[in-house]
Amino acid sequence: KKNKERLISLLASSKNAYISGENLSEELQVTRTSIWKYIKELKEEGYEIEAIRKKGYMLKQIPLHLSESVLKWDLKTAFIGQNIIYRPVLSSTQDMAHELARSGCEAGTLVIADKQTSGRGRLNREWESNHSGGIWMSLVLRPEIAPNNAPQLTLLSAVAVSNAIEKLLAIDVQIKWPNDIFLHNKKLAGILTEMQAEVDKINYLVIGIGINVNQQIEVFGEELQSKVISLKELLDQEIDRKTFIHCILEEFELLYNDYLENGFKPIQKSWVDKAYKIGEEISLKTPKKNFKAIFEGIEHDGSLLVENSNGDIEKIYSAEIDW
Ligand code: BTX
Repeated sequence: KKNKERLISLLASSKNAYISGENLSEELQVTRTSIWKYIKELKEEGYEIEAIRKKGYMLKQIPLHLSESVLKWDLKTAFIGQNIIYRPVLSSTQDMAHELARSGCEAGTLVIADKQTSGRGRLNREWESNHSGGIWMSLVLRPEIAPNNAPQLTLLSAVAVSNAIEKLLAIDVQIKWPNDIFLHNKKLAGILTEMQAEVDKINYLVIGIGINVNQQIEVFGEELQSKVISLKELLDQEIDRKTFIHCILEEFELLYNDYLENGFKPIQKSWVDKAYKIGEEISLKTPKKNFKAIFEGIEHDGSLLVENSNGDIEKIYSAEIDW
């Protein structure tokens, strides 16, 4: 498997030029017959490789569908996503990520699926993802931070996804507290953080990211259709998911390293800059009361800051909000 990945890198590194079978077999230290076998397998996986006698091989096109080798190819991170597990169908990428994390997988491990038969949101809500075209992935992290700071990583993830969308597609999105990505008042993506921790130590975190990318709105249940949006729906074109995923992972790694080094402040600022309805009035429903307040920002621990009608600032950890 490693050989095949190296073969792809070699082919990819000589853009628009042929590499001879002889060179390839020397570089990889395998026989010409093995090279020929790998090439055949790659073609079956959807790589378009031109082979010309006496000249050699040239990579024309990498497949649009995802696979581990496609996802690994050209990923410019140090550890985020360097260990990738891809499956066409999973119950939920969260479940597999938890399993891997429990058995000691390295930090940065990414599980990704084309479809999920029981994708989930927070509080066991359903996440509709039993169709292809979206990005459904879960990232395992092992940060040395206090468990009560874990919500900061949900916010960091939302900033990473938003930044990637802005960089790649030049679209401005908004982040709806705490974990939704909104576009034209509709839900484009959701983030779910789950953790396994002791009182003062996080064993591991699994950050689930679900993004509507190439779906038509018709794939969603009727009730959701007016509330969700996909990038394809907006741009009227297919997005290359591999490039998009790489952009997210690279953005994530930058922010995560910054966070571990410099703390939450820089993330907090970026988050607030993108916050949905900041400075506007929202309606809140907490176990104690229902009230209207101005959305002012977020606290260091990820909680919501609002100014109530008496002019007092209140800190909200969880509430039903009518945006
Ligand atoms: P949430 O609880 O904030 O949002 C769930 C709500 O979002 C649902 O009740 C529904 O109203 C709406 N919804 C369901 N499916 C979609 C969809 N495809 N697009 C937009 N809105 C939808 C948000 O939870 C966190 C979601 C995380 C999903 C990822 S995907 C990879 C990983 N695996 C997994 O099972 N979950 C995570």
